[in-house]
Amino acid sequence: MALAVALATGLAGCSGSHSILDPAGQAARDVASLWWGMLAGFGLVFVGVVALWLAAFRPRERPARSPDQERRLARSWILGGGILLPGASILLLLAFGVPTGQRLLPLPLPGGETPRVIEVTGHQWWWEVRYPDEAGEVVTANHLVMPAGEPVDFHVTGADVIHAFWVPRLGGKIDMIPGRINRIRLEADAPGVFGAQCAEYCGVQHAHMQLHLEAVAPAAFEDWLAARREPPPEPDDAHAAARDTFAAHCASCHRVAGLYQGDSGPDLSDIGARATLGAGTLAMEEGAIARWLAEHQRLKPGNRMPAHDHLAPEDLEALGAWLETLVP
Ligand code: HEC
Ligand SMILES: [Cu+2]
Repeated sequence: MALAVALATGLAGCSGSHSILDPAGQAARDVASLWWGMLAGFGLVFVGVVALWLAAFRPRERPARSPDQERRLARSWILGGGILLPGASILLLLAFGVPTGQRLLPLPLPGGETPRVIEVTGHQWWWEVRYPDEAGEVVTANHLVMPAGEPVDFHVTGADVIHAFWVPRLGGKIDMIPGRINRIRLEADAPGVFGAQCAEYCGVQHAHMQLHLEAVAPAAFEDWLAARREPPPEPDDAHAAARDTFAAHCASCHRVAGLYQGDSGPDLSDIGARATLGAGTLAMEEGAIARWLAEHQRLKPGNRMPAHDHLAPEDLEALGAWLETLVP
C-alpha cells in the first residue's frame, strides 16, 4: 500500500505543464535522455550492490588465506571499487553530459544567422519580458510569447536578488543574477502553452512567481509583435476618470505604452490579454483586475505593490474595467 502511494505520488510528477519528463523541445529532450540514462545506470549499480550484499550473507566456508593473500585481496577491492569503478562511471557520465551541455549553449548557428533575442528580468516577484527590435521595443510582464520551431536566445538577469528562469518542458534552468546577463537557447517544437517557474528561492512569494509561456507559429508571433508596436488607441472618454485615478496613484510604478512611464512594476500595456495576474496568483477573467486591486495583499501577501485601501471600491472597479480594455 505504502509503495503504491509513493509510486502514484512520484508518477504524478511525470506529466503536466512543468514536467522535465515530457520534453517539448530539443534541449529538454537532451536533458531527459541524460536523466533516463543516469536512472538506468544508477538502477544497475543499485541492483549490483544489493546482489553483493545478499551474497555476503550466504553461509559458506571461508577459504583459508595467508595474511599476504588477505592484504592483496583487500587492496584489489579498494583499487577496483574505490578508484576504477567510480572513475569509469564518472568518465561515462561526462561522455554523455559534456556534449549535452555543449548543445544547450547559445553558440553561433551553422548558417551564421543569429536567433531572436528575448530579454527576461526577474523581479521580486514577477517577470519583465522585453523584445528588443529595431522597429521598436515591446515590453510585457508575466506572459512570454515566443515563436515555435526556431531557436530563441533568452538573455536573463535579476533586478534585485538571484532568481532562476526555468521552462521545464523546453530545457534546463539558468540563474538570473543581478549585474550579469546569462544566456540560454530554447526551442519549442510546436505551438503550445508551457509553464515556467522561478527556480531559485527569492523570498516570501517565490512560489507565486510563475510565467505563462506561449509558443506560437512564427507568423502569428510577428503579428503579435506588430500589434504590440501599434500606438495605443486614443483614450476614450468612458474611462477618463479611471485614467485620472491611475495617473495619481499607479503611474509612478506602472507603464502603459503611450500614456504612462512608471518602471518599478509590471508593464500593463496589454494587461487585458494576459492569462494570469500577479505572476500566476489569479486567473485572468472578468473582474479579476478589480479583485487584484482590492485584495492583492491577501492573495499574495508581502508583494511589492502597496495596498490601495484609501481608494473607494468604485474607483478600483473603474480602474479594473479600464485596464481590462488594454488588449493589443
Ligand atoms: C509602488 C509601486 C506600485 C504602485 C504605486 C502600484 N503598483 Fe501595481 N504592482 C506593483 C508591483 C511591484 C506589482 C507586482 C506584484 C507581484 O506580482 O508580485 C504590481 C502588480 C500589479 C498588477 C498585476 C500585474 C500583472 O502583470 O499581473 C496590476 C493589474 C497592478 N499592479 C495595477 C496597479 C494599479 C491599478 C495601481 C494604482 C491603483 C497600482 N498597481 C499601483 C507596483 C505598484
Ligand atoms: Cu524565486
